[in-house]
Amino acid sequence: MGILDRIAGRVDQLVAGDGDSQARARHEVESARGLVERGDLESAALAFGRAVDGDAFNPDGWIGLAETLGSLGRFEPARDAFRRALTLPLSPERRASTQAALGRLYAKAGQLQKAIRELRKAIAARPDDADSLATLGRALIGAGEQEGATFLERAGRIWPDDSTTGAGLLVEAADATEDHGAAERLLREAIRRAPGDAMIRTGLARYLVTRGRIAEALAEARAAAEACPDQIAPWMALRQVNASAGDYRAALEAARRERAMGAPPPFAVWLTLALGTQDRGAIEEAMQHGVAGEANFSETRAMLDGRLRPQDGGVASLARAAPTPSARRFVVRTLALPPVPVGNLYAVLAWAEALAAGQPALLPLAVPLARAVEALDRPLLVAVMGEFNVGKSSFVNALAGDEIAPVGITPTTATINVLRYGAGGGRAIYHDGTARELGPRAIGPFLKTLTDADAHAIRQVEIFAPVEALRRVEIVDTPGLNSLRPAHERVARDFLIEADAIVWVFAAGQAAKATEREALVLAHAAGKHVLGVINKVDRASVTEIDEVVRHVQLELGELVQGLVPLSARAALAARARGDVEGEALRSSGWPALEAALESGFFGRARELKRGTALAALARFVDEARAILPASSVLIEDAGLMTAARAAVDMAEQGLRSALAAERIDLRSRLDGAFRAAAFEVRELVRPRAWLFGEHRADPEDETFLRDVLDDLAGAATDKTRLALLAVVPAGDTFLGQEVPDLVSEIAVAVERFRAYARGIIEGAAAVFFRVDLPRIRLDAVDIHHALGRWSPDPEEALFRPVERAIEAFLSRARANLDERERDSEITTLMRRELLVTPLDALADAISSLERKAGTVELSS
Ligand SMILES: Nc1nc2c(ncn2[C@@H]2O[C@H](COP(=O)(O)OP(=O)(O)OP(=O)(O)O)[C@@H](O)[C@H]2O)c(=O)[nH]1
Ligand SMILES: [Mg+2]
Repeated sequence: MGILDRIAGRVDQLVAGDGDSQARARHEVESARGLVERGDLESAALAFGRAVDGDAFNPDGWIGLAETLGSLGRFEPARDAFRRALTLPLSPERRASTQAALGRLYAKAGQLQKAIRELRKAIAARPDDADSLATLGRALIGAGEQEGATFLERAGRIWPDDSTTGAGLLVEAADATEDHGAAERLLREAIRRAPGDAMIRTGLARYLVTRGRIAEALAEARAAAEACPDQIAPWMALRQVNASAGDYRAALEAARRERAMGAPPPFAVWLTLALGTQDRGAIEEAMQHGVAGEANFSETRAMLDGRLRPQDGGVASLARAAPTPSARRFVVRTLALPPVPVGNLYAVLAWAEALAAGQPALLPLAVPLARAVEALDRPLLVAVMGEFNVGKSSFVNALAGDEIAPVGITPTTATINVLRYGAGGGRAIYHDGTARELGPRAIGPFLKTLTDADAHAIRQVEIFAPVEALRRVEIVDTPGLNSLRPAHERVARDFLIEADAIVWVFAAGQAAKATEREALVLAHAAGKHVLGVINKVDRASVTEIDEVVRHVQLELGELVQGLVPLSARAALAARARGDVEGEALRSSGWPALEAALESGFFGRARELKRGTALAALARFVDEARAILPASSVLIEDAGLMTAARAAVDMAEQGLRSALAAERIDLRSRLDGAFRAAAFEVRELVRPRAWLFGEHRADPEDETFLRDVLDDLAGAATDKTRLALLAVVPAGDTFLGQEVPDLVSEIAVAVERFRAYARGIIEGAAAVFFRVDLPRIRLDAVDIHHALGRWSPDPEEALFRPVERAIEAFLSRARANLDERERDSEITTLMRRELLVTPLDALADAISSLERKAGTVELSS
């Protein structure tokens, strides 16, 4: 409202001619105030409106109208009414309070910059207006200005010492300030002013937690809870502070108080606290605060019911919810087996089998363990082994006293034939699990006519014979080794490990060959007891026999428990005749062999079977450890983490230093741009100096200046964009963060600043030619000075948003790393608790069983 309008208004009034309308207006104002008091704002607004219609120079009318409209939420008319009031002559006091009211109105409408401007004016006139100070403080904070905290503090101090409003303002100031010392001082002063206010004390407690001063925080939170036990805030704070202090029981206690007040914390919080206590009861209690389908709900149920398995993701997910390393270990350990049962071989085998079955990686190893458990209850298993055609089948037949196993010159035995006690007949068991029953007459022809393909499909053939010896021992006739039939060889070799003991058959003429040595070394390594039988001695003289025995003893003595010369053919013939102690049997070597078998094998059956089972366990430990990812993988993991952290630090350093440099460089480039523009302007206007002296400039002059400045500012800003983009991490993603997102945030900020600068330049060009130039000397310095004040500040539009984007980007990257690190901690924990530690315990149990070997009876 200019002076002319005012004069026009005055003229209108004079034309209307009367002080009557002024009096009427005063009257309307009075009645409007009455209506406001009665709460009838609509009518009050109408009455104020009539007042200003009657007398446009009545400040009470305008101010009353503005306030009433403001209360009614009609922002724009209220603002216009305030503005009208401010055009009128007002006392400094009145003017300030009106500016304050307008400022508050702007603040309420979210127009923070305008609010800040009005409130600053109001405060300049009335520095002790607590209300305006507070509103200005909040507006500044809303606009991201730290300075707001100072105004809030000033407002707080204006209130009397014992006022809770004043204390509240100090708390607000403490929340807003980034100066930690100041925050604490403000909070403590607020507590002094309002000692009974639980919110303030809890505010201090929370603040102290963020500073890592847990003990003090705890004391504050406790004091708050004690002072105001029926408010919920202190209990919440007490829960949070206790959780930060690692006292999860106390935190749960506080949570229970919150529940009692009708606002229990959510399930995720209960669960974390409960896991922190490592107490199943507390975890059950947490379950009451969750619902099916909620994160970790079913996993927790499964854990409590012992249904959690290492292979499902539930363990890792629960471990992630657990607040401490030891709580995470607690979660993982709910999956662990009970301690290894010490001293009981059956129990240890079953335990190892359960361990293997519970871990997907170890599952294949469960099968041999299951077989070992089953084998422990069977009679001693003696495998008859040797090169092909040495007389293994003949030996087996001699033992059975009957020609059961097929005997022949070519490689004859194609399957694993197990001789067991029984009425007769047999059974072929195939690899696919099926079996074929064979009658007493069928078994011989079946074995003799077996094709290679048939033999291949068979896992073993059981032959039942009513031989007393087979009650205590099962004899396995194996295909000959070194027979040039690899399939035969493979199945036979398995028995080097599966058998409890081995009878190794040599042929008298060709004993102790290199291939025999090789196989015997394997058997020895597997811990097998081996009895050497030198067969076919009927073909040799007594001295030759002695020589062969000496030779084999010399060559392979350390690999066999004994060497017995035998004629399997003669022994079978004698035993088939029913000869039990005749000369023929004695000279076949059979009685000596029987004695050796009795003392070496049959009499030590339990010890040998135990040895086989222990060997199976030891093999399981070795194989399981081999399957486990090597520990070097973990070290490499840790190395990668360190490298990733260093990469984030480096990226941060690069981004921050580029930003700091650009904060200076862009300003100086813009300054240079305005200097250059000033020079151009001088060149442009000097020839026409007189024109400007007369306040006239071409529109083209403005366009020219605008274009020059715009080009220069554009080029200056472009450099900033390039400088910032140059330090953005390479690649599409950086630790899980989309790099293009950061790039586009930078580009957007640059564009925003360009638009802002363009607006300013437009204004600058207009004002410069119309207002500044006519008043200044045509000198580059003065022109630059006049133009320079228009130089746009890149801080708000460009640097602040870019800084925020960079900080958010880096903090997300660090959060991602933290998460990865915790996940790798959990993986390591699971591996250690569920595999490495149990395997170590198992290895200990095995060696203690081995130490007790022979002194501890099998528990069956
Ligand atoms: N002279 C003599 N010949 C024997 C004796 N024992 C076995 N033989 C013969 O040696 C040959 C091979 O006998 P098997 O019992 O089939 O030998 P094997 O070791 O089972 O042979 P493969 O099953 O092919 O590995 C047959 O001709 C037997 O008659 C023995 O004590 N003295
Ligand atoms: Mg054979």
